[in-house]
Amino acid sequence: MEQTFIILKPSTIQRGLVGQVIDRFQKKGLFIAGIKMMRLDEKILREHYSHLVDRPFFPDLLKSMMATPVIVMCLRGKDAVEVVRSMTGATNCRKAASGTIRGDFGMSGQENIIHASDSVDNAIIEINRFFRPEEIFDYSPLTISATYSPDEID
Ligand code: IDP
Ligand code: MG
Repeated sequence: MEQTFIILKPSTIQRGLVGQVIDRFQKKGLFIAGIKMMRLDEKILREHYSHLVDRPFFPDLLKSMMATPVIVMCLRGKDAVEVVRSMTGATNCRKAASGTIRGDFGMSGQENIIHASDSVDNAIIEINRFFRPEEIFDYSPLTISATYSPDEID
């Protein structure tokens, strides 16, 4: 099944929202394939946010992403990348729709609760960037047959 990559950002750790954000993914039916706490450094952030290094807010973004350790996750599910992006909402929390994670939990464009991979290709790159292969677990939860119809499980 498809996998996607999530970062619970430092503001989420600081504000005590970790449990509530993870709860949403679990209630939706996504399975946790990998999860750990880590500190991000400038090197990994320059790779991860390479599309933004020339933007004026990049130094602030770096500082913000290194303010505390983060929690990184690999979530597994059918169409996981698209499902999680739609649960995440628009980049700016003030513009994100109510019902989305950013729309419900944030007020900022930068301090916007989570990162979520934006394509299947990027999800693969990001999972490999932040996890070692042995940190991603292949298992079949008992709830899988209640979560999907047989033809949806590959
Ligand atoms: P995304 O997280 O919705 O995919 P990206 O454009 O990839 O959005 O930006 C990555 C992160 O950079 C955002 O989640 C946000 O934290 C930060 N960011 C993006 N645009 C701005 C901005 O205009 N001001 C401040 N921070 C920004
Ligand atoms: Mg992005």
